[in-house]
Amino acid sequence: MNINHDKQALQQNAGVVERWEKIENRFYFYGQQTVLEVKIVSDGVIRFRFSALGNFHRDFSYSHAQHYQQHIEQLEVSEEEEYFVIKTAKLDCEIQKERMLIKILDKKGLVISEDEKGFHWEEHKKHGGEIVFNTRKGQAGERFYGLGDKPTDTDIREKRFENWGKDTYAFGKDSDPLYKNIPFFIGMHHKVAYGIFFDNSFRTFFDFGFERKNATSFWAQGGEMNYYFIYGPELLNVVQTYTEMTCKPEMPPLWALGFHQCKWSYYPEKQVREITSEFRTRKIPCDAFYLDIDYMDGFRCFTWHPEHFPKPKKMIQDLEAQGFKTVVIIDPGIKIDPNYWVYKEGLEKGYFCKRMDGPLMKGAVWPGECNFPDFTRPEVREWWAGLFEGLMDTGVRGVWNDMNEPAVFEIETFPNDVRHDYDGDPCSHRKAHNVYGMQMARATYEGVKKFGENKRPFVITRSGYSGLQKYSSVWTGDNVASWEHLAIANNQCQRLSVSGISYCGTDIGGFIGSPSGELFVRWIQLGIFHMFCRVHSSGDHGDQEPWSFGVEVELLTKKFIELRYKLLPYIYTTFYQHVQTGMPTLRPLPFVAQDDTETYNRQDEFCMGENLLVCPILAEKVDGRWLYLPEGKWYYYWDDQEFDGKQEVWAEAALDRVPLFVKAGAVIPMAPVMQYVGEFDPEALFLHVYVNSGEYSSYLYEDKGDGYEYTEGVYCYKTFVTHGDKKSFTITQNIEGSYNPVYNTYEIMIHGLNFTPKSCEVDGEKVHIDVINPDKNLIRIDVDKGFGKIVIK
Ligand code: MIG
Repeated sequence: MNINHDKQALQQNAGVVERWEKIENRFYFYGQQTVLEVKIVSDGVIRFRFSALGNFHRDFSYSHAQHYQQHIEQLEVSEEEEYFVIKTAKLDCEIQKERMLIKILDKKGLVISEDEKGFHWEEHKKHGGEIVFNTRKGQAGERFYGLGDKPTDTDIREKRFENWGKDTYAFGKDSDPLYKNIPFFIGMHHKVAYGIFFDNSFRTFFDFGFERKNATSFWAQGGEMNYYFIYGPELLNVVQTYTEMTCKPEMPPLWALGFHQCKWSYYPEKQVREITSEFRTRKIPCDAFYLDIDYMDGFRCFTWHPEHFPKPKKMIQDLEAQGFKTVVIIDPGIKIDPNYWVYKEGLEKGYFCKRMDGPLMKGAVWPGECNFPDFTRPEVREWWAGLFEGLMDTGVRGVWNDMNEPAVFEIETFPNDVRHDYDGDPCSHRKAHNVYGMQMARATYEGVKKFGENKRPFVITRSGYSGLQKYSSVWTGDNVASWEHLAIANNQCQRLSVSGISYCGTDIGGFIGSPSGELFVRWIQLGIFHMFCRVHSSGDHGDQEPWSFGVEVELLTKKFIELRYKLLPYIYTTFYQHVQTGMPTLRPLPFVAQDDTETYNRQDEFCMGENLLVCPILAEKVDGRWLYLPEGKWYYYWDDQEFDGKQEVWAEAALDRVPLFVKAGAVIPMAPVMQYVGEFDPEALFLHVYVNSGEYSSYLYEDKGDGYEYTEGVYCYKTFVTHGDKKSFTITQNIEGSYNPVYNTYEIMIHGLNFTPKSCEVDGEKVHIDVINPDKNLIRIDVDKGFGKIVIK
């Protein structure tokens, strides 16, 4: 249901400020009955809460943003004739006396964001409470990004969206809503970026000049007008701050960044053993293997099908011995069956959701009629976490949460009257719907962690709310094997990344339908650059193992999965930087070249981490494509051809290549190909160095790849600084941390030297130079991993 927010007659405004007060870093502006709280969270983050009736709700959110508070450098307030102004070191925030309209300016006087109608509301006649609105002026040339998994263009201006998580089988371009609920967007105009996080879990709406060209509005069907204004000025700063506010994830286990193979469903055990051993025979790397709903006994969570999987522990052990981690699906619906222990426990303890008048919430999903745990209740989450003991004991290494929008056959989701605890502040499903999936993933994460014997948990979820990234990775749900969906996949993962959710991926090849071999290869070529890299399909449309499309496709798929494994040290480092700083792992082009307006309309190209630029091939039967490179010098990964940025370039990319560019100056750490993470101890790590003039820093993070010793200093973070001029090239290394990697040597490949090297000294000692390709000036040197400085002349 869309609410026409222009029904002026019903709407009420904030009114005139009658008095105000300051309590520490919070300011309160009182109207006749209304109150506005302005809280300075940091020099660049301001929180606004508005209440029509003068009383605020409990200050609670599953996002955890309410706990975010940074040091404030400067805080001044003054009263002018028509407005109050609060000044921080970065922003001026004006609050107009007449109607509490907000205007936020940077220190140069640029209006970053400004209310039009500002805070207003309408009584919710049907459910009580208010529908709360905020309407702002659209700024000249303003563009918008963010909002989670929306399957649409990168820039979302002139569109309207809704957050109300939904099971959207075979969604298409512009379908809305989808599975996830991320009420956070980023705006940019005059090269200055800001974000708005509307931390409200009711059904929310966002309108970016769709209804009225010059107005940006957001509203919710209940709860409080409660939003955070986040200043950039850089797009990436906004993402970092939002991610920090809603919490950064932990490091995943390294294996979970490897390749995953899935299908609905692999069973029985014999098939699981066959497929996994095919991977090993054909030497296609793979770290994780998934069991979809058919592993269970009658789709009862936490059980095993007695005939299909008679000895799960033994099977998982054998898979483990071949380097496969087993990940199993767990849905929220608990089968109503008096002989099923989970059902009995849940029922006895009163842990299932109830309808308004008392009966249990009943709905049909895969197991038939089910009840559903109330994951918004702390005891229920604890109970749920405890249920994982058996699965973890059986050797399961990761858990996949599906159907947690929540999805219910026929009626789509829970009726609105279903009751939830909401951590001690009971409410209806209207308020809990958008957080239900995230609280399930949270309880699952707790369980996997609790019984994981000090290993890092791996969880993947379909639904979630802002901040879900602290518990889980995500996939984008039931997509389709089509070229259009390949483009959607690219957009969705970039969008999720800039919405705080870097650990994301799509069903490679498409869930519904069968891809052609060509589409499958092109999708793999994109998927290997997503943090979560999994092939999944609904088995009824044919097979989707890498070898299902003939030898040519198999070999190409293998080649690109191998590239993923070679790049793991770089990918792991990129993930580490995300965990440390909230920096997204995928960066849409405008985010890496905000000063260059040419990038604003490009949406296929993106950077993965600091030094790789990818632009997938999204069309059939082509052997290359045009793309835009941002400023600087770039190397084409496949042949070292050098390109100057700030222009369109043509990338040769027949089916055996994906357009992939490396930033000049970068050091790209690469591992030898392994069939799975930890297959053997490598003797060397490869460093691919791309020459540039001037200085450039690159990084490498390493640790044991699992466990928590890295939190006690057992990691290393290496900084490589390259420096090039006309006649010499140097690389220095600085190592922080106490981890000692198993390899001893770096095999350093230097690409693009602009002079013929005569000598190489490593920490003062002469070292042999191997000329690999004299035409391209590609040379190799082998050095000790502890080197300090390399000088090539
Ligand atoms: O109603 O578990 O998105 O990945 O394979 C379908 C079966 C339920 C939907 C998920 C999909 C999964 C499938 N599930």
